[in-house]
Amino acid sequence: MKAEHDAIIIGAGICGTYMLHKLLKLGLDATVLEAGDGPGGTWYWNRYPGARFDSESYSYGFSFNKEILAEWNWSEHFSAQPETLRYVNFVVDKLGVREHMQFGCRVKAARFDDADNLWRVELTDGRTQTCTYLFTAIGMLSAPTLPNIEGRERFKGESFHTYHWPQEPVPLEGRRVAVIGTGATGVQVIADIAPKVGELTVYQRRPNWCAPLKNSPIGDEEMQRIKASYDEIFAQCRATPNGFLHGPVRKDMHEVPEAERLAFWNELYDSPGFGVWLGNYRDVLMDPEANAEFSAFIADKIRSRVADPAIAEKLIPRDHGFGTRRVPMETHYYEAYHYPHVHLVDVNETPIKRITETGIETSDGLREFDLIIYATGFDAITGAFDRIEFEGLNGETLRQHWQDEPMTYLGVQVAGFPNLITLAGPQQASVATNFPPAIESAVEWASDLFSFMQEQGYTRIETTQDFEQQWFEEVKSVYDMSLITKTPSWFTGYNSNVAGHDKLRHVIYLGGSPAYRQRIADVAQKAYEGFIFH
Ligand code: NA7
Repeated sequence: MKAEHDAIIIGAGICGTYMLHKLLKLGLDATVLEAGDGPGGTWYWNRYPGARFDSESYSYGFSFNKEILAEWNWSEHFSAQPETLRYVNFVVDKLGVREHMQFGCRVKAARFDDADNLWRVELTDGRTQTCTYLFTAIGMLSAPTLPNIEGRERFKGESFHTYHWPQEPVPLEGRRVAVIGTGATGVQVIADIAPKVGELTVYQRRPNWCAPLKNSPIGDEEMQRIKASYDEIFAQCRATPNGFLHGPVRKDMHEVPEAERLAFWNELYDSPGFGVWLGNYRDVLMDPEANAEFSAFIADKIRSRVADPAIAEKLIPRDHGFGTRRVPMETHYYEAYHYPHVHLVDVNETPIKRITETGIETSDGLREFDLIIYATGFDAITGAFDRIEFEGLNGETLRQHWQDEPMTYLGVQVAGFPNLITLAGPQQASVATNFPPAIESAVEWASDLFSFMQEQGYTRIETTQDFEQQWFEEVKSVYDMSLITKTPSWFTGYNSNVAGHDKLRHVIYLGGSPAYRQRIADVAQKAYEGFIFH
C-alpha cells in the first residue's frame, strides 16, 4: 500500500509552518494536521490577557525570508499575543502554505506499519490519514495541566486554564477573580487584570524571581533601523547560548569590583528583556555563592517595589536562587499588590482544601469567586507526546519507550520509530532557547536530511538504541554544569500535577544552541552518522 502523503506534520505553529514550507520546496506532498482552527500554535491558544513575548519581537520572527522581514512591522519591543498571531498568519499567507494545512484535526494516535513503511495517523473524529514520514511540531508547552485539587469540577462559576482562554471576550469588570499559579503566565495575567477586576485573589505556592520587561512601542523610524540591522540581530542571536540577543558576560562576578558590579546589575535590572537573567556575569547561574549574592540584590528590588513588607517577603523566593527557574518578565506585577482589592494567599500557610460550587476553600475559610483562572502550567516537553498514542516497531509505544526518561538521538529521532522526526522535541537545544532561531536550525537540518535521502533514493530513516544512549550521556554530561538542574521546574521535567513527574528528567539539551548546531552539522557531515537508511 502506498501512503496518501509523503509527509504529515502535526502542528501548525512556528515549527510546523516552516517545516511545511521546506518540505513543499523539496517537492514532497506534505500536509499539516492542526487541532486549532488556524495556525499559530502557542500564539493561537494562549489568548489570556497579558500574554506577550519575553524575547525582543524582532529576534523572535523568522530570519529566513527577506521579504517577510522587509514587510512586517512590529509595534512593540515585546509583542503582545494578538499581534504575534497576526504575524504567524501573515507568514503562512506570504509563504502560501495555508492550503496545505488541515485545521480542526486533533491527532489521537499514529501507528507505524512496518510492512508498508508508512504511518497511519488517526484523528479524534475517527478519520485516518497515511504518510511515509511523520513530523511532530507539537510544541513543548502545549499540554496544559490543571491542579489536583478536590472539587474542581464542582465549581459553578466560570473557570479555565490560561491556555484555553476563550476566543470570545471574557468580562472582568466588577468580577471576583481567583488566579492559581505564579509562573511566567500567572505573573503576566495577574499584572494585566489587576486594575480591571472587582476583586483579585492570587493563590501562590512558590514565588518566582520576576524582573521588569521594560516594554515600549516601536515607532516607524525605529522599525526602519531594526530592518536595516536584521543581519546583525540574527548573527547576535546565533552567537549566544540561548538564541536571544542577550548572552553572558565572559567574566566572573568576583573579578569585578563591588561598585562596578552593582552599577551593572542596576543597569541590567532597568534594561529591557532577558538581560538580567541571561546577560549577567557567567558565574551567576553556575556558582551557588555568586547566585546567592545576585538573588539578594533582586530580593531588595522586590522589597523596594512592594509597599507592604509582609507581602514583599511572601513574594521573595526562598527555595531557589534567581534564574534557576524560568524568570517571569513583568510589567507592574509587584505593584499589582498595592491595589486594596488584590489579595495574596500563600498556600503554604493556608493550604487549599477544596474547590466548592462557589469558590476556593483554604484552611482559613472560603472565598467566593465568579471566575477561577488556572495558570498552573504544562506537562512540558514530553506531555504533548504522551497525549498521542505513537506506536512504533513491534507495537512498542513512545509512552513505554519514554517511561522513565525521554530517549532520543539528537532530539530528532527515537529508536524503534522509523520515519518519525521529532522536531523541537525533548533533548534538543530549542527547548531552552529563543524558539524560532533554534527551530530554523532544526528545520533546515531536517530539510537537508530529506534532500540527501531524495538524492540517495532512500525512503526510510531510523536510529539505534546505542546512538540514543550516546546522546543521553551527552545530554546528562552538560546537566551538571548549571544550577538550573538543581531546581525543580518544568525545565527539569517536574510537574506536581502529573504522576511520575516528581523527579529530575533529562528533557532538554543544556549545552546551548551553538554547540547543538555544531553537533548536528557534524553528524550531517559524516553522512548522517547514527542514522540507518533504506
Ligand atoms: P509554570 O511556570 O509551570 O507555573 C505554574 C504555576 O502554577 C507555578 O506557580 C506552580 O507552583 C503553580 N501550580 C501548579 N500546580 C499547582 C497546585 N496544585 N497548587 C498551587 N499552585 C500550583 O507555568 P507557566 O504557564 O506560568 O509558564 C510556562 C512557560 O510558558 C513559561 O516558562 C514560559 O516559557 C511560557 P510551583 O512553582 O510548582 O510551586
